[in-house]
Amino acid sequence: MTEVQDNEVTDSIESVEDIKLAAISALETSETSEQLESWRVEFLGRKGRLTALLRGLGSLEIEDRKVVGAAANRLRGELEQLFEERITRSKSSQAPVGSIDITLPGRKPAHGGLHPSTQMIREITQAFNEMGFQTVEGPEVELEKYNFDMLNIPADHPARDQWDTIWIDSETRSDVLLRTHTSPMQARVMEANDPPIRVVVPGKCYRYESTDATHEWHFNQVEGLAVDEGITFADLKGTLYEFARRIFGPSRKVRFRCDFFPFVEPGVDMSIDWNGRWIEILGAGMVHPKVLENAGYDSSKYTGFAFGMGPERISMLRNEITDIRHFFSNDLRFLTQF
Ligand code: FA5
Repeated sequence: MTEVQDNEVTDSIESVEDIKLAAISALETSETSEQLESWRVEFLGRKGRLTALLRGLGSLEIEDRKVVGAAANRLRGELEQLFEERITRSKSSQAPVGSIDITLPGRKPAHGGLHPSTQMIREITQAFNEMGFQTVEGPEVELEKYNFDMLNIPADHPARDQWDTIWIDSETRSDVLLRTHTSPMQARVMEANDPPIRVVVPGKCYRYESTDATHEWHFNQVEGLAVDEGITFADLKGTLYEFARRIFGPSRKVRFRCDFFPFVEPGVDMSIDWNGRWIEILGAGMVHPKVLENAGYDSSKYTGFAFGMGPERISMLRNEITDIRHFFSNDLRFLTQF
């Protein structure tokens, strides 16, 4: 090897080293996929710096060509490996496994709301709370004694047919049922307390009956009971008028008609005027003396009134809902309107 050729070999090998240093430092600063691709083209591409170096080896002696060529090919292998590692690193830093990609647009969480029945129940109970009634709750799985017997509806009384009952299957007793109305709470409250009493009782009721646009087999009621000395039918009417005024507005017409419930005497139902039609929303009356006596009250001293209304029916009127079955069909298109 001449001195000139020796220098050429040294120069070429230095070029391999130069390319290596330049390639490593450029690779470190390449972040985006565009930068990485242009790095690959510059250092490993068919017209890249390493290929150009290999093509220029023709002027060297065969032995020298082997030395420089081997160094250049080693470098190509190293650079290809570094490039693969860099790509893998860049992919994993863009989408780290198991962590949150903060660059994605956020998903708005869906907010729940109060069920329309619950909203109506709260509005009704609040109206009565403001008139001095306290809210209490009672069991949905009830005894025949409270649902019927203490309310002056003995087992052979035809009025039992008014409430088609869902009985609970039990090997030990046959007097357990799903309450058909909230009225059993009249008996429970009177049994546990002395007068004066003013309570409202919201809660679910169940009836073994087929459904239609105004009847569900399970629905809510709000019961009301007031017992004290000297309570009259005028108190019943005044309280329910005031209730109707608060829920339906001051100009709404209200109508009372005679009705029969075994636990009141006299009994009435109350309807409100809806676009020229009378719609019944509740049953009511003066607490029957027998019911007072069953609870241990002296019926010659105490009198009272009671009422039971359907919040779904009232919500239907207020919100122009044409079918009561929407309330419990779990259809979000209905529920999200409230
Ligand atoms: C009763 O359940 C009596 N316990 C009400 C009562 C209480 C009278 C205290 C006197 C004194 P009734 O079955 O009519 O009565 O129901 C009362 C109200 O509950 C109805 O006016 C209606 O608003 C609602 N309701 C009754 N049955 C259904 C049903 N199947 N689906 C939806 N709401 C109903």
